[in-house]
Amino acid sequence: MTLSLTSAGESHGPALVAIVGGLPAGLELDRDWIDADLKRRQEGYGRSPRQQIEQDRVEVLAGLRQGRTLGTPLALVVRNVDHKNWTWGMAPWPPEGEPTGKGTKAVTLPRPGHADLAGVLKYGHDDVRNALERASARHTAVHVAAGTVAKALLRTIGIEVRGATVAEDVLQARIDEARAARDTVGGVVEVRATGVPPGLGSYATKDDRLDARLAFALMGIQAVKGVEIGDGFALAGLLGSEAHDEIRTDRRRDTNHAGGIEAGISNGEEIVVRAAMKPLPTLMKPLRSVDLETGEAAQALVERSDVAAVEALAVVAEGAVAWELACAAKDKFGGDAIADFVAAHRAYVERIQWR
Ligand code: EPS
Repeated sequence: MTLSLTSAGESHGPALVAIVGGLPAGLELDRDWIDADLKRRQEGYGRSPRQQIEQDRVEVLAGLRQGRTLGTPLALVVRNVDHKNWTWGMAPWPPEGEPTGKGTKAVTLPRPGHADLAGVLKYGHDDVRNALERASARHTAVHVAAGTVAKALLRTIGIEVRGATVAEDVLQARIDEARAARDTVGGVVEVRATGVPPGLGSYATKDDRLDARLAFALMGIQAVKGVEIGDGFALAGLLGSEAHDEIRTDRRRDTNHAGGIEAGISNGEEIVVRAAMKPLPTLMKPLRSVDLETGEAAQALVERSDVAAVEALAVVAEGAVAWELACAAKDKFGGDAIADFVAAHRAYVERIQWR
């Protein structure tokens, strides 16, 4: 069965939820692995005071028994501690009593760069909050939890995935400067996967191409505006003789301009992908906008936000890449039980004599 992932949850609603389907039975999971990644996602210089409110921890409601998957849907929950300040404003049912707490007044000042304007137009909302709550990057928390599960599956066949920021982008001075100017910054992250055998993904259709799937997954993360596989855009300026990774007699390569993927298939080299994050759209020095209630020119919404979240993106992107690799590995090796999945991988790498 193919892996599947569905998530739900608003930024200030009661909780974030993910359902992971198609996992083999018997995969060992440790709550600490998931919580450690949730913590990494909350860290990083330039994050919002919201991160002092939240203490992200995973709860598992189904699909796991005594630390091993049952081969049934795995239900993951991360609660929003901040919801206690929004119980009236974000109540799922019509609330009783007088409005109290946050989120009680409609937001009508859309922020350029966020979901606010396009979201209310598309869905017919008159409160921008109805669009921004789900568009918020808050729900990446539960995707990171699913990413940790994917990493656990990949580890059984020797694949490791790690995301990091591209160094110059987290310079504290740059973030401090932006904060002082009441502005925001973006940045670039890189994810590398080692131990990926040749043969994940396929050239057969566009939906099977591993590079297409990785790009789709990374572009699906809030604030990501660009994705590169291997040397990406720089390859366009090279000659063919410079760009391609020559094949040695042992079938490995001395260079990796392709980022470990050729024709949509992993080629056995390290997978290298990058994602570019735009500067976050909530500015303390607001941009020009329109008041949707009056139609008059106005300044965009100002509310608590991050100055930079690029270190968080590195963890989210790591989870997204791990998820896609796990999907491709599950498609290739199958297995209702984890032992079947591992055995199919072993038989395959023996057949192709990959080491
Ligand atoms: C976000 C706005 C901020 C961020 C949030 C993403 O939330 P708040 O408005 O509650 O301060 O902190 O990210 C998270 C809460 C998180 O855990 O990553 C947005 O508009 O995207």
